[in-house]
Amino acid sequence: MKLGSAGVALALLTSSCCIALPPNKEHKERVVDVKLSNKEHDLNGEHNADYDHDAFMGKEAGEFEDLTPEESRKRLGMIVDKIDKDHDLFVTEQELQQWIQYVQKKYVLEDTDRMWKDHELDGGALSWDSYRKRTYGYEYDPDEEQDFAEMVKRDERKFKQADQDGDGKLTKEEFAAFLHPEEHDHMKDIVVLETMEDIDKDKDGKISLEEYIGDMWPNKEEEEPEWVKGERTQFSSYRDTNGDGFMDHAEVKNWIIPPNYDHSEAEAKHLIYEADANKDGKLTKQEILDKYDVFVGSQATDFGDALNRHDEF
Ligand SMILES: [Ca+2]
Ligand SMILES: [Ca+2]
Ligand SMILES: [Ca+2]
Ligand SMILES: [Ca+2]
Repeated sequence: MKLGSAGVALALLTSSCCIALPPNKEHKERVVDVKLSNKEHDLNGEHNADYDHDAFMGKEAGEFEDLTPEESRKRLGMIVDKIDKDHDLFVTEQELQQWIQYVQKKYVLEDTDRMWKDHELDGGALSWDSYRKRTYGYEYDPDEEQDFAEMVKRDERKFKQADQDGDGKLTKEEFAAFLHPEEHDHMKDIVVLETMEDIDKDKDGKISLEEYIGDMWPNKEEEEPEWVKGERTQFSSYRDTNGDGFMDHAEVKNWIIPPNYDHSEAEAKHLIYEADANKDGKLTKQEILDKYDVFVGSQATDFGDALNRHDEF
């Protein structure tokens, strides 16, 4: 499965855990896992640690890089105390899942806040004109052919979809749906549509096998690696469910926004799998600290501005 800001889905279940994202290296981040991270989870079969770090810490993940090993362990330990809501000294899958959801929610709120402040409002709401000018420039003329005309059109379509009361302006709540459409049911079809438009090179409104593969693995000169062959099988076995040789809207939706799939649950299971040394299904603080690199960063830390850090948790 792939993850990304623009489109992605679950794909292979590996023995290592419940989630394995399809290897999507060298292609723009596609869809759905804005939820947890913009990083793709697996890169050509290599686990992408940054993905777990983002899911676990949000945008604070990077701050650990600047701490000394002692400081970062201490801070991680304090976070573990917070995650262990019932203070029984074990972090359960449920506690971990709730933490991941909290981190994600916090990220969305802060991101929306920051972007909201960056725009000029009209009567407390954001008009399309105001958004367009701030984002694409005050000189932009919608009637003139321009490089990013397609992007503007897409944004406008998404803006209208987010404008639930249809008054032509977005409230802050509506703006959150515009910025993070994958979080909102009424925006999901737009996410699917944008993904399809990206992949559907011949613009016939459906995704062929070659378009599907070409999106994940554009370098045609090289010999096709194993994971690409695996994706071909995925396409016919799981993606193209009605067997007509193409993915339509419903099939793409099923791929990038699988029903009954919860990213926070999958990530919690994955983190427990990675760190549960004695296999009792829950984590102690020691097990988490022993797998420091899985949760927040590599052991090799940069002493940079460590002295200026404060514990915020
Ligand atoms: Ca607990
Ligand atoms: Ca509105
Ligand atoms: Ca096509
Ligand atoms: Ca089909």
